[in-house]
Parts: sequence; C-alpha cells; structure tokens
Amino acid sequence: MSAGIKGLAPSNVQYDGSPLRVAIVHARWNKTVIDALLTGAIAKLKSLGVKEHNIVVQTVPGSFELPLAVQNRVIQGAQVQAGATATDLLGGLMSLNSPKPGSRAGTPAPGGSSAVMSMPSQPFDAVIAVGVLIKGSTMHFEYICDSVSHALMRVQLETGVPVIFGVLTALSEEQALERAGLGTGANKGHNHGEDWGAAAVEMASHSRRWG
Ligand code: DLZ
Repeated sequence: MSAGIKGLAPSNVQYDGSPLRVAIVHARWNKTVIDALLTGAIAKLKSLGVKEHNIVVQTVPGSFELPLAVQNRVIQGAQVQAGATATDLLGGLMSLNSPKPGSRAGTPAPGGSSAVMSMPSQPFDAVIAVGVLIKGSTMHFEYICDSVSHALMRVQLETGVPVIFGVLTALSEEQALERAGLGTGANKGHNHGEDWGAAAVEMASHSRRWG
C-alpha cells in the first residue's frame, strides 16, 4: 500500500490532557479489532497527559447501542455503573472504577467493589464512541451506520460535549483490521484509535475554553 496523502496531520498546538476526564464507550462486536482500537486510544490519551483514573471505559453489546450509552455518560457524568478504568481494561479485569481520594471523580465508595457505585456527578470533557461495523450480506450494516453516526452527532451538538466518532464502517474484515493496525504484511495499516484519543484531547481542550 502506498503512503498516500490521507490521514490526520499533527496539530501545531501542544494539548494538555492532564485536567481532562474522558469516557470511552465501546461495542463488543468484532472484539479483536475493538481491543486494538481501545489500546491505541488509551495509550494516546495517556501520552497526552490524561490521568488513568480519569479514563472511564464502558461496554455495550453492539454499535447500535452506542448513542444511548454515550448520551447517558454525558448526562450522568461520573455516575459510574459497572465502569472500568483503563488499567482494568488492559489487564483483562473488569473491576469497578475506583477514583483516588482527591481526584475529580470524588471519594470512592466504602470497599470499592460493589456492583453499582454512585458517585458525585462529574462531567466528562469528551466521550469516544468505539464500534466496528463490518458489512454483511443484508442491509443491517447500512441502517446501523446511518443511524449511529447521526445519533452520535446529535448528542454532541445538543449537549456541547465532544463525541469522537470511533466507529469503523468497513466493507471487509481486512479493511477493519488495517484500520486498527492489524493488517498483514505491507498492509499493516494504522491504528485509528490513536487518532481518536488525540481528537478527544484536542476537542475537549477547545470546549473547556469555549465553555
Ligand atoms: C447485529 C449486528 C451485526 C449483524 N453486525 C454488527 C457489527 O458488525 N458491528 C456491531 O457493532 N454490531 C453489530 N450487530 C449488533 C447491533 O449493533 C446491535 O447490538 C443489535 O442489533 C441489538 O440492538
């Protein structure tokens, strides 16, 4: 594959993610690709200064469920229900998000391991919606791509909280793998999750200034 002209140009502004709180809501369909995208997004968020305890990860079954979960994340702030930290995700654990005392997310509930934790509501500065849709033989793909992309756009415009469109709409498994950096040989591709992490920090920094 030639280098081509496509892709995200680096910004000439250095964004600081250290005050930011970011939610990642991801679907579980096509998990191999999803996992690589999440790893890329989380690594980029952390490299830009976002603190691990300020990255909250939530799963939903499929991409069609993303808009409602993203909207609820935006509305509820850090009212965490079965959310997991980045460490939990990368370590393969799904323990509950337990913010450190003094962090923006408030004081952990006693024990820190109940099935549902309620915490003081803290807003997210951005939400990354991650899904992988791969075209099949029916119209299912077209309907979900269309409705999910419109709904995610509506959430960000109506709430003013940046929603990063981390949904791959691939025509084949190969396309999806390449966009997660998992392609084979010369077509290894690029992990778009990294771009979504960078977009979240950039847009969240702007919206803090505008807000
Ligand atoms: C049903 C379905 C199909 C066929 N394909 C995908 C897919 O490629 N990617 C994805 O994220 N989800 C898929 N789903 C599940 C739907 O998004 C949704 O979870 C179900 O229709 C239940 O609402």
